[in-house]
Amino acid sequence: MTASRIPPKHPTIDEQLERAGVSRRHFINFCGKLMVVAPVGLAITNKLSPQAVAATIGKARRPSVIWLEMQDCTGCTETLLRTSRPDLGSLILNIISLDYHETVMAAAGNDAEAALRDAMAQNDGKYVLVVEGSIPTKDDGIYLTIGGKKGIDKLREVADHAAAVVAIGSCASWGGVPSSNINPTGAVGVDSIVKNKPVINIPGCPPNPYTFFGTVLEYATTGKVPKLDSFGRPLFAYDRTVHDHCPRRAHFDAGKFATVFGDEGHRNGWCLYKLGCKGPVTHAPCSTQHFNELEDCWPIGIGAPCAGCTEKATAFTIPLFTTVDIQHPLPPAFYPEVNPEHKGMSPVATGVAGLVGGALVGAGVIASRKLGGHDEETKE
Ligand code: FSX
Ligand code: SF4
Ligand code: F3S
Repeated sequence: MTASRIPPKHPTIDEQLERAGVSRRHFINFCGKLMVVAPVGLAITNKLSPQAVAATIGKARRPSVIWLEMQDCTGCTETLLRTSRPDLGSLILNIISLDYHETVMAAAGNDAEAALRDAMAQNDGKYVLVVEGSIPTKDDGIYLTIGGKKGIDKLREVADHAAAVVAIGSCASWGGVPSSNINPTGAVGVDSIVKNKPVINIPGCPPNPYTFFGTVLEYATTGKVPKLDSFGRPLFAYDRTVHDHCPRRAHFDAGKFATVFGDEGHRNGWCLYKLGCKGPVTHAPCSTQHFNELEDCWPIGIGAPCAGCTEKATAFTIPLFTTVDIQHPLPPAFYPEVNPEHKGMSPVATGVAGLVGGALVGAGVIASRKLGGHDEETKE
């Protein structure tokens, strides 16, 4: 064997994809989807074409990822790997080096413990630690033990040797489902425990996998973490609300709402606001990049109201079918009309009419309304 055929120890993403026989077309397609989730805010997607994004990312070293499971349902892992196209699953596992992951690895027991020690030693100070699930703190953290060690202690130990920490999912971001009232295990998010390095929160139950990849690949390519909002979420994906780009938005603006599941409005794809949709107050990219590589595979796409799963103040706190206050009632001026009854009115006027029809007449639970203003702050 010639020297050039010996696989490099830490290959670039391009080298790994070539070695694994993954087609360039799949990689470029993946990069195009990254551009949809991160139209602005990432150096890696700030390019003119998916080919240019692929050329940039391809030069990066494949990042080593150690993935810990705490209190969760493994939905975050499922959404990442359970794609409707097996070739994408293989692409994903070649883009990142998933060196330890309890859910998908074959090892168990002492072998699993040894695998974690090896993965940490081989990439000491360089790996990205991804944590899925919340951390129980009540009663000295006894409600989760892994390999005889408390979850909270394991998290501290593995985080101490990581280059960066990503909290994937709402459970890891702030406690999520296990932290909902009455929070019997004292569940908290990663950033309540790990204080000695920045924690990037990628909430969602589950979150969009492209948000995760955008974050990790930005770090692998540039050595920098993306800009975060005041909740530690990458701005490139959480700078917009579900409502901003919802395919049903024109119905909202036109005042056309489903009011009962299965009614005419629901069957015709009208706005789900009156069924409790939290899209207007929920920051997430899911309306533009759906799940599992399937068109319309996301809550609103299948006729379910958005539950606000990326928002600590909403998810698992406000009941699913309760309507929320509208913070930003004025629609953009360029939305098309969909309701012939409104023909002749300007889009802005149509939107205001829609708002009045929807928010005032139909949604009596709306208590207050703040015109203008924006709640999000940013931190570097
Ligand atoms: Fe489940 Fe992940 Fe929700 Fe939590 O997702 S999809 S309960 S965010 O930790 O597995
Ligand atoms: Fe879409 Fe919900 Fe907004 Fe209606 S309220 S436009 S369904 S996000
Ligand atoms: Fe979550 Fe709402 Fe998207 S429930 S997956 S933020 S549509």
